[in-house]
Amino acid sequence: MSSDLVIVYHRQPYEEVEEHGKTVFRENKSPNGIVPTLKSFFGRVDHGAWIAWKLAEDVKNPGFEQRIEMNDVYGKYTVSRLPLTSEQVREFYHVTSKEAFWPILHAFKERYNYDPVDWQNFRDVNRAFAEAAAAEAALGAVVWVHDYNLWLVPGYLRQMRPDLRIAFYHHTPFPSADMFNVLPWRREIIESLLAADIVGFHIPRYAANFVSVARSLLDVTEVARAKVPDQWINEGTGLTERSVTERLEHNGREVQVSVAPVGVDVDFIEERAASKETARLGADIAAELGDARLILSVGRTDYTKGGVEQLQSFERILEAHPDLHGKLRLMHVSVSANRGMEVYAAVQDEIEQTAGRINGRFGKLGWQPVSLMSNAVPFDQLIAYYQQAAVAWITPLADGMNLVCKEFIASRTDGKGVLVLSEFAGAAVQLSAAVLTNPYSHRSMDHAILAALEMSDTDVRARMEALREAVARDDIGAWGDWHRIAFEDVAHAPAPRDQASRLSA
Ligand code: GDG
Repeated sequence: MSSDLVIVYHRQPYEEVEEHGKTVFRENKSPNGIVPTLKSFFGRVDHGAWIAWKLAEDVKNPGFEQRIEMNDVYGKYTVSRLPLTSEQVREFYHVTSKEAFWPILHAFKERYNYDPVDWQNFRDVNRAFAEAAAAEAALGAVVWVHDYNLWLVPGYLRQMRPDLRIAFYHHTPFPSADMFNVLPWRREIIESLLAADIVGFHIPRYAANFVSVARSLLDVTEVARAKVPDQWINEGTGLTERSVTERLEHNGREVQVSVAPVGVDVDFIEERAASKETARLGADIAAELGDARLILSVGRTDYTKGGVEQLQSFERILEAHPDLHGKLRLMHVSVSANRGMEVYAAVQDEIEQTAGRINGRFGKLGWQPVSLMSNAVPFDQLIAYYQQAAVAWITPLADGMNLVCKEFIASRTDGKGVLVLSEFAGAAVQLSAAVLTNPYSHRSMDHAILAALEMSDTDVRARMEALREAVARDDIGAWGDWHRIAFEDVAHAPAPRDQASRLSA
């Protein structure tokens, strides 16, 4: 059965496990991601489809059903599993996407590794995703493609199926032309993105960067521009833009450049935060902390997340402030999502060495300044840590959005806790009540964490109230609603010029 909505996302929308010799599909253990929100779109259409890859030794004989039909609380949908060999996955995901694209997207030119890229393989894999999507899509269907590892999918799809409405969403930052144009495949990528009807980003700056890159490479015309809403103007971050292009024209077609920041499921987090289980876990943590105050840091093991720089700041603080010894505990959760990749193993080593050095230099019987967790913490436990933390210390060097800081805020139903946030996380644009810091500056980093620790109760509460308002306003539901409206618009859009300006509305 063909589908009115096709979601193209590299991961499958469930966990596939063996139980008593049978394969069963379970909801993802970590329910806090965007996958449930994406699946909720299937409830609004007659039939949906999800395209993802699945490892196979032989793609012609994968040894699993390529198409499976799901019927769950989200509705009826097909999951089309594209068989890829481990070599194809390594080349397209670990090499091209992670070694060449990822550093450029996050403005780390010096880490960009072009030499091992097999561009033809990247094209082939993207074309295979596009073919799988084209095979599922009904006439005029919406196809929603996610993230930079599928950059070429819109271009191929447009050639295969001119009738489709194509939307593309970036979860990462989008860099300026000086940075993006380091990629030798820049024109091919931008041409593909301009074949979509909607190209989406977390914040206005990334949209503005995309437009400047497009202008640098191709003839594009700005069709509509809008003022950025006041709640996304934050003087404390270098990521703020005041107005942004809403629509572009290229080759006689209009493309919507959209801004919709991903949020968290506030209701779900608040429900977990109020559970007996979380309260019990929280009491254990409080007992273990005793009189010490908890500083919490959570992020994937990745050089973009700034884990090493943060530990170095903690070391400087302990060196300069012996009065704080014994009074602080830093819990650093750093979980590797790409084990086996050299670059992440090196980051993990450096984190472990720095934490070990801090504990060796300052620790004493009964007080270990840093606790390092390299394995994923169950989500209820994570919420309990969020609730017990005096400070959440989230200081990526660059981050598309950062959902950890929003989860922390959603968990603080008690109105307490301070957020110290990097001004280079997309979330900083929305969270002006955080203590913002520049992770490239020692002085700014050290000052921010000390300011957070010294903040008065009144100030803590006032800031948390403002943060909670911002996170509730732009929650995951708002992100979903934004897209639902945008898809309806493009589905009925013979004349996109007549659309009302959404940003300025
Ligand atoms: C990309 C962009 C953008 C982490 N450790 C544990 C754990 N987590 C969960 C967090 C959070 C998620 O992982 C991380 O989300 P982020 O947004 O911080 O980061 P990325 O993985 O880099 O995601 C990012 C995002 O896409 C969405 O568009 O915000 O900028 O890079 O949900 O809670 N969860 C559990 N245990 C852990 O130890 N259960």
